[in-house]
Amino acid sequence: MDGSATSPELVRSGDQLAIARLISMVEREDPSRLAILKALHAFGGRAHVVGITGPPGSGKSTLTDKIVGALRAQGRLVAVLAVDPSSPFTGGAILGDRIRMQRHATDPGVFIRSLATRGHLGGLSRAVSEATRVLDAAGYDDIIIETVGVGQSEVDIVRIADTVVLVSVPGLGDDIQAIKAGVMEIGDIFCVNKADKDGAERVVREIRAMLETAVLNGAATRFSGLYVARATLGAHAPISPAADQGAFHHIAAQVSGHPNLEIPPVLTTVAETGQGIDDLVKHIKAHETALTATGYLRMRRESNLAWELGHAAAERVLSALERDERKETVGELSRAVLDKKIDFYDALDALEDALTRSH
Ligand SMILES: Nc1nc2c(ncn2[C@@H]2O[C@H](COP(=O)(O)OP(=O)(O)OP(=O)(O)O)[C@@H](O)[C@H]2O)c(=O)[nH]1
Ligand SMILES: [Mg+2]
Repeated sequence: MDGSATSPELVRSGDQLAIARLISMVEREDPSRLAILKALHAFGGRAHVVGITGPPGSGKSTLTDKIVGALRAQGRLVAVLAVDPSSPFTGGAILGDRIRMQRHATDPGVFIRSLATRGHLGGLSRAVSEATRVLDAAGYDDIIIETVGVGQSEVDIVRIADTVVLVSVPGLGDDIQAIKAGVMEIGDIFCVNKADKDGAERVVREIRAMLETAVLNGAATRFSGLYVARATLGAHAPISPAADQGAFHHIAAQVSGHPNLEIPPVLTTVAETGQGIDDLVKHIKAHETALTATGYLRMRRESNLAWELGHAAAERVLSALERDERKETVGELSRAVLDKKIDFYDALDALEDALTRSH
């Protein structure tokens, strides 16, 4: 496959074949993709990027399928990226994703694509960022990114998505542990799926309790950033439809002395039957509205870009070190350190000099 079957114009016109080809170029890090990505740059920034993340088998694809249906019913154009972090092993999972979203396959308003790379560490994360930009420029209103894994995921969805939905299920004892172990702070919306199974209410209570404790301890979460942004505006506009407020208002407000202090929504769904999906979609959209109204969307995107730029720069430096003449320099410096001719930090300075001179 070559690049000639895709172009910025074709991608912008929404030509799904051209979009798919460009994403394939992104996957294999084809250098000729860059000219197209640069030409598309001016047209991005409109889409709402939603990350759906959680443990394997928690129902992310089934949920995504239902969310796509709800968004399509509103006339929105929707793209789905199903990210496959461990390509040698997950043929089945991706196949499952395809089957679960099959009914949208013939809808021209939906684009579904799985994404994998065999590449280096960080390659998948970069591919997801680039593919998201492609879909954004192609005019999709919503881009849903499904990533497996809680905690140890290779793709840092928080750095890419505007809104992160963290999926849990009853019956996974260690899921709660994983959430406790620091993932909790990335959720904008918490979704306990498989609520038809025993123990869903208990999971909801545990997540709420954890979030309330975090809020009381003043822990910095993505949600608390949005909360502060809203408070700064003096806005008490609900993050969710008024009817849902009671479900997640922070009850411990009196104790903490922070009236109106909130925790993120903790919802229940049965993805298989569609139960709770409308509510979930309402919260996803309400989150986007709140992000936009407070200006927090821009802040979030700016800090995500700063992070991505830093990582891309570090990757460039690392690959520059892989070039033959650099390898020689690194080898010489290492030997000099080993032989006590110079110390480690002088070697580092010398290497930095050599690298800056090359640009
Ligand atoms: N009982 C019940 N089963 C569900 C529900 N939602 C999804 N499932 C089932 O759970 C299984 C896994 O669903 P998927 O949607 O593939 O889950 P996933 O999180 O995308 O899985 P991976 O992508 O492999 O991590 C399937 O058999 C679904 O039919 C639900 O609400 N209740
Ligand atoms: Mg899946």
